[in-house]
Amino acid sequence: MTQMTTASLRVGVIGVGTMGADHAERLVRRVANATLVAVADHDQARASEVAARYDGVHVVADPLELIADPGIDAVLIASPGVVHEEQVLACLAEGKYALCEKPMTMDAESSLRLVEAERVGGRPLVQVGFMRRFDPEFLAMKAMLDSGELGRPLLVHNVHRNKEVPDTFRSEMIVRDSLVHEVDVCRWLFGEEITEITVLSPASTSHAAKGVVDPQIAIFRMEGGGMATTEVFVRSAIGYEVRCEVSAELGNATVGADSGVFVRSANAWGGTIPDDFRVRFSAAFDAEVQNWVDASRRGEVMGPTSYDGYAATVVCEAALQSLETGAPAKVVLS
Ligand code: ISE
Repeated sequence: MTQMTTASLRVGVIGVGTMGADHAERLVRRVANATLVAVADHDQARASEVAARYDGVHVVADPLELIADPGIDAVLIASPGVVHEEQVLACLAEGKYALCEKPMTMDAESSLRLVEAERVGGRPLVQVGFMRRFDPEFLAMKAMLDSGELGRPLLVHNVHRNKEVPDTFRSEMIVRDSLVHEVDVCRWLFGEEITEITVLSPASTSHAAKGVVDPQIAIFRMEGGGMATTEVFVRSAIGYEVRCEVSAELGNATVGADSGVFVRSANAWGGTIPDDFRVRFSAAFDAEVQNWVDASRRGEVMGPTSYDGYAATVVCEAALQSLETGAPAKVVLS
């Protein structure tokens, strides 16, 4: 597809679980210049249920058929990571813009295949769903760093807590699905690659599913010598908390210090903590998808690229190695 001439970008959503259904709702109600046309999901009943919420949205049984449909201009991929390679490759073959949720793929080789296929096609088409890059607070922090006002960043401290996750969310998913966000945030904030990662396993919460290491502590070494620490804790039992503090030569800045609403009720005072990421990052998700729609209509890709998806996959692979051994693991990018 070259530059759009139609008024509205006709979008298909693949995967309408928690995130995909949230994106479908956003495309219908909150994003301008986009029309949700079709959905696909391996769970047909779920696809039908989501499609039935909106006028004019139909279900396509086969995701590859949805991608090939000439009535669809662009595809939002929110299916599980294991099927992303096939689906993104199909979008590239059709010349369609794709917004692919993280993780882009499950291993470095397949991520690199996507980067290569996009390069060979000669036209950028892929945006990866690292939505923190669209969060107003993260954007303000990034702008401050880029302006030089804080001086050179030396350290980043991240906290990433979920209230709860299903039992199927294993130690490995804490790395691939959760820590991957901090991997991207640190690459983006420092403007450098991560060269080494160590993942440590403190005592697990008694709420953790059997055999799952939760919380985990990750330490990144950056190319320029800076470092980052991240606590990822997916059964914190509290709520969804994401904080990021940068310590730089001339000052520091924190994201997520006070993201809730201050309340007084029932003999208590304090802030509220959202239950999950859909609430905490709703503005970021809206901006991310609007950015993707606008860029696609202009015939461009903005935001995190397939290379960013690839680099994050490589760091996560090293993280998994370190999680197993407890030793630092080198990150080697092609
Ligand atoms: C989920 O997929 C996300 O992307 C959330 O931001 C993260 O906090 C959560 O742990 C993941 O499962």
